[in-house]
Amino acid sequence: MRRFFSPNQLAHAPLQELHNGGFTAYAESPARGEAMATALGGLEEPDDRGDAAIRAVHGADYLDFLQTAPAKWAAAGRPGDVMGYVWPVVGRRPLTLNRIDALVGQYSFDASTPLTADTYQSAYWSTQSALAALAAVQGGDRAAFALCRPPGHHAGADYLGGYCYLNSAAITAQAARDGGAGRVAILDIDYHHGNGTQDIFYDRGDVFYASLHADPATDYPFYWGHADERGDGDGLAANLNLPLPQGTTMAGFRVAQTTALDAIASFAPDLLVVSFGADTWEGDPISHLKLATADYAVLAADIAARGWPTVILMEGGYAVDALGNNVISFLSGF
Ligand code: OKP
Ligand code: ZN
Repeated sequence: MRRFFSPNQLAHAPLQELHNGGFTAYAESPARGEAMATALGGLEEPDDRGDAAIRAVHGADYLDFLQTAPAKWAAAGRPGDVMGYVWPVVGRRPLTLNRIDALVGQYSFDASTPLTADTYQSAYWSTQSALAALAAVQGGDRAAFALCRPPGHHAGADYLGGYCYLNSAAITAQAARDGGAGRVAILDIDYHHGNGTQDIFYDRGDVFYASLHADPATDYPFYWGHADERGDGDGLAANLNLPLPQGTTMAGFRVAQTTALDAIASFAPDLLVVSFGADTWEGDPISHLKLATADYAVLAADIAARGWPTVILMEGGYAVDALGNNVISFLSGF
């Protein structure tokens, strides 16, 4: 299987994140990308396909913010990375504000996703890797893999969060639609609910979103991912959330994935995008599911058995030393 990655994706290296009330080392580190790239080998650098596919998903104001916020932060005399501290949750209404802190609050939903001067370029090349994998599948490959880093599934059309800035899965699904695929399904098997992907397609019936994730009653991102979120308008019943209790092992995870695959089969997609996270692994430092490395090959084989052309995108996974083996196991199932 072809696999795509750009070294430009490694530049993004936030200094720290707010975690449980204190600052800790940034879990979504460049070392993750290096570890996976080294273990996988044979990576191809993606072509530069420009930002039209990004603009088909994300708002122009938001993209401008991503690219200009680091300079505004520096101009305000701030050291370190761009981080918010106030959010317009109550009484939200359109306001034209210029202070950097107001903009950060407007375009983000958490305090664990700093912006640096390198962030946009790394996120941009993460989307280019995804689009290269899509092109391989459009060209007839059965499946292709993009080593996306930074990840994307928490980023909405006009907000960042959860270590995510540009939503590669949404960009890939939209590009597939614009390239002629009538119906696209996204299967998200990262530990966390992909709230950004859900939001982007929530009122659309042409892109089906199914997610397995730790129950948001106990786990980030808390405010999305509940089972009663089923889509809206044309998108009603095109959104499927399957929250799982902490401690779930392969037996429970595989049953839930089969439920998701059966729902996707009823939707009859022309193309499948998989948001794959290895943070469901039993040793992950920030997560609480109990999958073993060998389980990933079985889960992938279950997906492959459905026969849909499949674009596999990397999302989370924070046990750096185990990441390579977990990704290799998953890809082996195809
Ligand atoms: C990104 B992906 C708070 C830490 C919050 C955010 C997790 C983002 C996960 N104590 N961490 O879905 O793997
Ligand atoms: Zn995750």
